[in-house]
Amino acid sequence: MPDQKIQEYRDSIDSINLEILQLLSKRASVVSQIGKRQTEMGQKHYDPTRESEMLEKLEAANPGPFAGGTIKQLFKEIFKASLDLEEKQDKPKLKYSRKAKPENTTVVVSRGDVRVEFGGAEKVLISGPCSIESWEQMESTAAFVASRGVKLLRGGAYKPRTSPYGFQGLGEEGLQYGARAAAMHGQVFVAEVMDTRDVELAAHYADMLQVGTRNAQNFALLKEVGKAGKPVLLKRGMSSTMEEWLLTAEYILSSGNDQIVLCERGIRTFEKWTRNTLDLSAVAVAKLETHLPVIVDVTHAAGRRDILIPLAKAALAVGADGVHVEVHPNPATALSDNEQQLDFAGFDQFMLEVRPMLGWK
Ligand SMILES: [Mn+2]
Repeated sequence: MPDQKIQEYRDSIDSINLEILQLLSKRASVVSQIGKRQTEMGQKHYDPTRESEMLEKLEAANPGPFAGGTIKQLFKEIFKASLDLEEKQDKPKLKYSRKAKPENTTVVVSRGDVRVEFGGAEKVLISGPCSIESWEQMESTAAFVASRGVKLLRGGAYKPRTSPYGFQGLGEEGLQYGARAAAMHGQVFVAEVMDTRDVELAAHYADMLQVGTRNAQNFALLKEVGKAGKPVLLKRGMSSTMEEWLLTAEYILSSGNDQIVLCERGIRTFEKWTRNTLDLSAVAVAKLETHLPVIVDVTHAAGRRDILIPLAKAALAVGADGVHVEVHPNPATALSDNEQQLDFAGFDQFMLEVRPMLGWK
């Protein structure tokens, strides 16, 4: 049998709790107003002088039976919650988030009659050589992959190489070859840009601009690419967290360009048997948390050509909107990435196994 007296006290506590709760809410809504006003005026929310004044007043007015220190502690918690509230309401809704835009964004890469859509029913395959080395190499690769249905041709004209003595790319000449080869074979062309000074030129030749893993947090470049008026293939930095990767997309989104395709390409881990570790959870999370299309670059994730097929299948199974794979007429003589580019026969084998998952008509 519960004690009658205790039960009465408890009822009284319950109603006092509700009074405190109402007062806390009332206080929080005033705090929210203060926070908004401070933000408008460019003032900081945290004001230690004001906080200690309030604590002194409360301690002086404290009727007990709680000790002054206890009252201070309790109110400090309230102050902290208030500061959190002010800071939280300052956070803008991030544009990449599904909370800001629930429906999927479709990214369209086009030139003339050629149109490639990311985020539609058909998955996209991006193929071509790592580096554009000569007209013959670029044209023969474009012709070959086009004959297998590839509509988005890649090729690097500016190569970010680990060593300054590695092949640096053909520059504008390479861009011309890529654009011309794509046009000849009914394709669109994507090229990487590394320097803010090259964005205008690259955008002149390419139908889609790529920001590579080594430039993933080159914020000046992201802003410039955002303003170029072309769709962007945005690779994840090899050491970027999800948040860092998605915030790089935010740079481009906040320049007014929502035509962004996110590309997971493997991250650095302790593992040595693959060049990078393909982070397929990141693909699933990006599909869930953002409205942007997501693709997987299997070539750079693996660093070896003997596992490209299973990685591509896994990428598509996890929900990727496409796959990026490098192809070279003669990988052994390629000026970059010769361990992982497919030759034409290897690409045919790749297509045989992966094509059923692409949903191509
Ligand atoms: Mn490459």
